[in-house]
Amino acid sequence: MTNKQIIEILYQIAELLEIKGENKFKIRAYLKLAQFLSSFNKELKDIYSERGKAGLREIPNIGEGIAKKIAELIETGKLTYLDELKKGLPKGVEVFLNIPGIGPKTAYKIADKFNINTISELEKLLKEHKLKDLKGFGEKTEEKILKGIQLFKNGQERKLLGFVYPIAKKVIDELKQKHKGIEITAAGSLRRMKETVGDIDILVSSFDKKIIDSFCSLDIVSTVNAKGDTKASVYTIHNVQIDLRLVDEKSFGAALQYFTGCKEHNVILREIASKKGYKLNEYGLFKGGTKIAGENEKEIYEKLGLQFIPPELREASDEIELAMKNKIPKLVEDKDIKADLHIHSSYSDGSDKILDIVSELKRRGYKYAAITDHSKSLKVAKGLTVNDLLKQIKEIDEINEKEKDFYLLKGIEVDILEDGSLDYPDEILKKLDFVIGSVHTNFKMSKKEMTDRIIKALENKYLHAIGHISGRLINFREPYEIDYERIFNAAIYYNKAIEINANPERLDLTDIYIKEALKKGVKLFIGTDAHNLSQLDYMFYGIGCARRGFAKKEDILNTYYLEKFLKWIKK
Ligand code: DGT
Ligand code: CA
Ligand code: CA
Ligand code: ZN
Repeated sequence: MTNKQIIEILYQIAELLEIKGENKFKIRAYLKLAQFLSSFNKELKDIYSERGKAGLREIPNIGEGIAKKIAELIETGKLTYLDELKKGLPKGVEVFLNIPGIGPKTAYKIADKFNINTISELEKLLKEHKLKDLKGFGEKTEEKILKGIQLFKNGQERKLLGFVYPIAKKVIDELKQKHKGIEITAAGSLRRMKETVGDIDILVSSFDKKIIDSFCSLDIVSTVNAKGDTKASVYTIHNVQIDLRLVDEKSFGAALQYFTGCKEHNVILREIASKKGYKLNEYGLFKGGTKIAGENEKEIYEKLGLQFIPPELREASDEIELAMKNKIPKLVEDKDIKADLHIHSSYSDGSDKILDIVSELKRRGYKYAAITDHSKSLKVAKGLTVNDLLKQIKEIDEINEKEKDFYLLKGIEVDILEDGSLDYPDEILKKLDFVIGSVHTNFKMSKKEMTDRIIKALENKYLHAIGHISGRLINFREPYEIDYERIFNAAIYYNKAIEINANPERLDLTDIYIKEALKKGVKLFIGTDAHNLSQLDYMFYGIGCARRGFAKKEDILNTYYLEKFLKWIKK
């Protein structure tokens, strides 16, 4: 039983208690613990096996009653209390709770009143406006739930890159461990670093059938859908499909090119080949009967008269045109990044102390970073009071006095309030090195109002950048509407940056708007928005997103050396 599973159960209990109309404090206790655990970096089962229930009791938010329940979960994998709560509830409740926008009470009302338990039944009722009979159920609610159903369906079909990437890596690492000396690589949308992935495609440069056997018997595999001599397709325990293909070593480059896609990119390449009198397929590039390229992917582009196109750009936008003119820019790379400029500490809702964050950042080779906790109004995320912030500033000053090769910037992720003002007065913001403004509340505004709100924030002299600009959570919350062009123009005018938030649920700015922003010359930075040390890994997805948006090293502020960056923020 991992913390993640326990957290899910805690949320479930809170939902069920809400349906039962239990008292708010009881519900809050479960929610508070779930929230706390989501950024707690020790596994409860380890604490329990070392020190038993007494160990659990020392953790904040865990009282005697909850400690008992967690012990039962760890020991048996089950919870009698949860089973009892579920007793007598209509089956549909749990199904409908999966849909964004449906809370426990609504889920219960729908399942109870209409006696349905599938999403398609619910969709039908919504379309026939039958749910209007429920109290407080207007057209707006109908619309919201239909949108929620769409988001849920997308999530079933397309998983977040940040969720599937580690799965692909694990599979590839394990296969490489067993079968040495061959190439095993991910292709498809994963290699293109697309924000969501339908399935994982893996290519192997060998016809050894034992690799298929190893693949199908990996621990991570739950079902084998198809198993042949040169390919196999499985589902993992996380319900992710993986297609594995064995290809001839001599055709590996051609196969990698073909299976990386996207499909439309491939179609255009084939047309270019045929105009030259060649033929291109997954086995190679052929002139007459002779293969002129195939072993290596770069060679295929070369022989077609094209500059090499990095996988992230292969989306059939204008990358092939640019490659013909040798105008594909040199994209930003992992090694260019010198800082992470969006990090939460335990001062707000992050799980780690600033000192621990600093040593991890140094371990990762960063030269500088910014601590950017939440501001005072954002109470759900333990936003800092002015006093806390002053304390944090002092702590950071002391750290900087001791550090030689690393510099910590005093930052904040300050809320952009409804009227576009910032959540601290100027004389406080003035004390900080790096101020990111973000919208976290009052999402329901017209496009014009939201745009004005953000532009008003950009006018503030002490603000440096806007965080996760659209507010979207992929497969969970739609972005609010904004006028990107007006915001980009304002960012240029006031000389402010815009964040590429690297959290895999956000990836915001999205790739297409990165491209737009860069065309206008807007400066960007990549921030992980990490709430614990392992989330510092998100930088990788942010870089992928930046590359998909054609970003070069110079476009991204956190590739700057510290001196240059300090000059930029003081400008
Ligand atoms: P996904 O899995 O939906 O996120 O997207 P992809 O791009 O990974 O698509 P997938 O898994 O269906 O196929 C992997 C690649 O194989 C795809 O990007 C291009 C290539 N491919 C698949 N089917 C075709 C096809 O019918 N024609 C061409 N030209 N290429 C194809
Ligand atoms: Ca795929
Ligand atoms: Ca596939
Ligand atoms: Zn935020």
